[in-house]
Amino acid sequence: MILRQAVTADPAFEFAADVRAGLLLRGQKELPSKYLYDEVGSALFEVISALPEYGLTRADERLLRMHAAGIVARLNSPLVVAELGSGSGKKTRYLLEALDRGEHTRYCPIEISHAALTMCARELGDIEHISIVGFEREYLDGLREVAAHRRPGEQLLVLFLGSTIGNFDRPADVTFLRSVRNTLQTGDALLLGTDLLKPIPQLLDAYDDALGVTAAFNLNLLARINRELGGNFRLSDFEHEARFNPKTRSVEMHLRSKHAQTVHITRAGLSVRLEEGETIWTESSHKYSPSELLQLAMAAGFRFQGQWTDQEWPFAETLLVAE
Ligand code: AVI
Repeated sequence: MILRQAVTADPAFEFAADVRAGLLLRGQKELPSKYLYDEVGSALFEVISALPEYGLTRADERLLRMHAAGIVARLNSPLVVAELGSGSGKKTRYLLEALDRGEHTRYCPIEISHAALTMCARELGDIEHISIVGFEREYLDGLREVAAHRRPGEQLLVLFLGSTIGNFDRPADVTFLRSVRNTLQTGDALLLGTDLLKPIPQLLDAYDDALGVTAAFNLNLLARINRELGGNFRLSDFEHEARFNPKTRSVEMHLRSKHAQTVHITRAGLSVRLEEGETIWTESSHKYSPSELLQLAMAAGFRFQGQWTDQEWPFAETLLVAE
């Protein structure tokens, strides 16, 4: 794999600033969900993906396995593929293998995690007609760079799988997709994986599993603040909570303070008071209806090209074309 790394601002400084801003909010305290994914958090997310209660990743993978040929048949060639947040790249294999159309295809995973890029190169490096160029970047920065290096006549396919779009608040999801659209040329494609609405008890189980892996994934955010920013959170003083917000049609993860307490975070220069029962909101996972997805796509400047849905775990892969 060829790797393009970015010169970034001090990540610990940015982390400290975001933690400070989120915990000093007057009303609902919050921490950005992107910080759930350090090495421990990413490993826990891999385990979540295998849990019986969390069908999302399996549905995504099943759809790609079953429909890769049908999806690829709707794309032009030559093609360059950019994936926003490739993770290990496991499920992308089905699409890349289906792209064996007698020519070489560049696959550009875009990830802020160096470990994920390495894993992805290891997982997909054996596919003969594919060359991998990894971008250690934020999504839009990486995509702009892929777009800037495209060759004349190449169609760009962007993969945004796993319902990561669901972790954006509405309407930040449209804003983000519009930024993706504005990086593309007319006729380029986006394959968007989204989790669909399903019965609330099923959703709550998916985000509060019996083994407590999702609870550990959530609590690890406090552990990470302790490790990286000199915090003194006692994990046993907090409990994981998953709740469905009907207004936003999302499952929210919170960390609930079991009693009144004050926490100090040295490298964020912060002391924060939490009341008994007060929560820190750490993530929202929005769930969509198929018609809402189309509105979202149109509002962002795409037109509908095809959709594949899973019956076992309602989930959709939607192929969109930039207008
Ligand atoms: C990565 N993302 C789509 C997952 C989700 O379902 O929102 C993260 C996750 N959070 C708790 N469980 C899984």
